[in-house]
Amino acid sequence: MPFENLPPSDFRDASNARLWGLPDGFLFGVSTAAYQVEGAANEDGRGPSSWDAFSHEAGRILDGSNGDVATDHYHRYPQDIALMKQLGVDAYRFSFSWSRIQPTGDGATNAAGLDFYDRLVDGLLEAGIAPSPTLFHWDTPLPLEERGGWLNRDTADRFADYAGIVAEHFADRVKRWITINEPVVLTMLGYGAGIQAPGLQLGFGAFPAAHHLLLGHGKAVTALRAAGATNIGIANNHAPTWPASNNPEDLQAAGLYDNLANWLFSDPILLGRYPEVMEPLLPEGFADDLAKISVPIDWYGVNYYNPVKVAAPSEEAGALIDGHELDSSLPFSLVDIEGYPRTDFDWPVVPEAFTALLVDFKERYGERLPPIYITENGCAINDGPDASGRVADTRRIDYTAAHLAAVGDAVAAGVDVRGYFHWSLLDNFEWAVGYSQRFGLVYVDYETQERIPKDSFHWYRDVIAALRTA
Ligand code: IFM
Repeated sequence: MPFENLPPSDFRDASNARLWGLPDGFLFGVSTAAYQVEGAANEDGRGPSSWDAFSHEAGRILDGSNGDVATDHYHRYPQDIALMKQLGVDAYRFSFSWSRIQPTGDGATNAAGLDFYDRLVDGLLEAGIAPSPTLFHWDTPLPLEERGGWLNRDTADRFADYAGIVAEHFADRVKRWITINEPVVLTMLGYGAGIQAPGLQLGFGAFPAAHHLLLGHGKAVTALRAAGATNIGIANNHAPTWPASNNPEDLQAAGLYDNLANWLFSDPILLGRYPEVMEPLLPEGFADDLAKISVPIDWYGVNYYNPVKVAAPSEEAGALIDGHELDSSLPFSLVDIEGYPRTDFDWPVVPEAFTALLVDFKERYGERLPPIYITENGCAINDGPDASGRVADTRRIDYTAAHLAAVGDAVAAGVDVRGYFHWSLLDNFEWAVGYSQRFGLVYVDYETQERIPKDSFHWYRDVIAALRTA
């Protein structure tokens, strides 16, 4: 399906990128995450993570797959660095696998794990690409998960220790750090709804995980700085929340969802307090941790994909998450957003909601908002190679152009956005839906691990080049 109501095809002309209003020096990058790309699950002393356990449980992953091999980035990283060099990106956002570095989540470090990331970091620096690692992208070391994972306050301390180890080792070469990826998703889908690892269905009982992830973030910032790291942020997912109607019930449900999915994860960091309505759900004594959670960061990372429409609870089947329905006992329901193009993952494509979100950030946080980086944005478009081997993923080009222009609109409205990391460099393991959704600028043939740069890859390269010479 064409993205018929996105701006017309002159958006596909990369030389027009300078019209989008992105500021001088704007940073371009690409993102991946360890469990989604590395593979080598049982090599060189890596310990198991919550995702190894979860993906190996029957029925958890749509196509029955797992990340054992993934895109074999562990072995093929030199080729992947060469692809990034071809793209001309300034930075590569990847994640360290905690259980590769500290196989049990505490105690001894695994030298072979650090060696892999040394090779990756040094290879990136040699290629002129800034390594921009995330310390934790959902793959909790299994022994820690078995002790309650992020429901257990102790995990926040273990995470801070691990942050210190990694910073001691890499702070000389890594000049941009991300603590945690999308704590909201791990809390809601991992501990709340059971759609992702660790697969618990605690509903609102998942709130301690949110608090401990935020505490882990704050403690990690402090540990990173103590070990000499600078330029530290977090990557938080934000889904602008649209009420299904102006009925008081829908407005109330949407307000609750908005606090839960958005402000619960940014207010404590940026304002040093939780949204009031969330407070009764938090662990006792939470307020004593707020100073640690709100330790200043150097920038704030926004991951944006789409808005969400929310109504009062309903018996009717609503919008699905990774093919799953939400628990009907929740005090809200999700409604399909109609009238917009959709990606192959069925996510609505609404670039103007991205601009509005960024402007909301400026208005909500004012002076307390540090510069923003877009740490993820992208779309699942499942086009494969045609008979000539070309992957003509025009819809990804349209999506990305429209979203970069949306960032430009936010900049024009006074939001300080400094860079954009496209999700993702490569097609990869998309969590509960396995390999069925392709987010990459580079196509991966999962049988052979052949990499085929898609049309969007060449386009992104041309956009970066056009802006460099503008
Ligand atoms: O693949 C994920 C990524 O791991 C976290 N953010 C959203 C992406 C697409 O679903």
